[in-house]
Amino acid sequence: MQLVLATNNQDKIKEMRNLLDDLPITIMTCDDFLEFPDVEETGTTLEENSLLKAKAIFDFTGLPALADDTGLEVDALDGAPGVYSSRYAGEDVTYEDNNKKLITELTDVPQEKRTARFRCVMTICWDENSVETVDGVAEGFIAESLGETKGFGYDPVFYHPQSQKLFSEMTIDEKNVVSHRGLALQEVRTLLINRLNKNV
Ligand code: ITT
Repeated sequence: MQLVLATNNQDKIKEMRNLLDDLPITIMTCDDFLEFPDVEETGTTLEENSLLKAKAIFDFTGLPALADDTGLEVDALDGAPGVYSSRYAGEDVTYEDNNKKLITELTDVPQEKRTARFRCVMTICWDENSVETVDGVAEGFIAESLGETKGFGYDPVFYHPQSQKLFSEMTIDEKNVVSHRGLALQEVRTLLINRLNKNV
């Protein structure tokens, strides 16, 4: 079985590979194709965008495609940046720009009200007629300042209380045990294993 990761985000690719590489499938990424599309996220929900990306990459490659759409929902901001997480500080911004804006927006918000969650929706488009969707959620708090700058995206400002660490302070192995993406990927593994067993 071949599976294309329907993303242009190399940080996501590392985390996805980490939980899929041991399966007897060939994982392909944007690096294996010329002119891999950057699918425009025109949806208003994570589900819509995840489906858009999975279908577009299936159409482009003709192979089963796995998409990930992720958003950070901050309660004190009524769920923002949510589905717009990659563009929170504007178009073509860096992870740091987004993090700085978030910290600024939350100035004066006390610790107990800084609750937030990452939500990840993954869609596998198997063929023209068949898609499956799973999701994963990780609950935490937004830190008061930027922490360790490893990790990616909002990892340096997302504190995971059970682990007593920022996501940016975790290894990929550690993050995948508790993160939105890791939890969704566990379900993806089950879908893949079921498929593999059916094809035997
Ligand atoms: P693709 O659409 O090509 O997959 P993207 O970066 O545009 O890549 P999303 O729209 O799903 O992907 O991501 C929204 C943003 O949320 C992303 O750019 C990061 O800033 C952030 N993000 C996603 N997953 C994250 C994670 O595990 N930790 C921290 N930030 C994350």
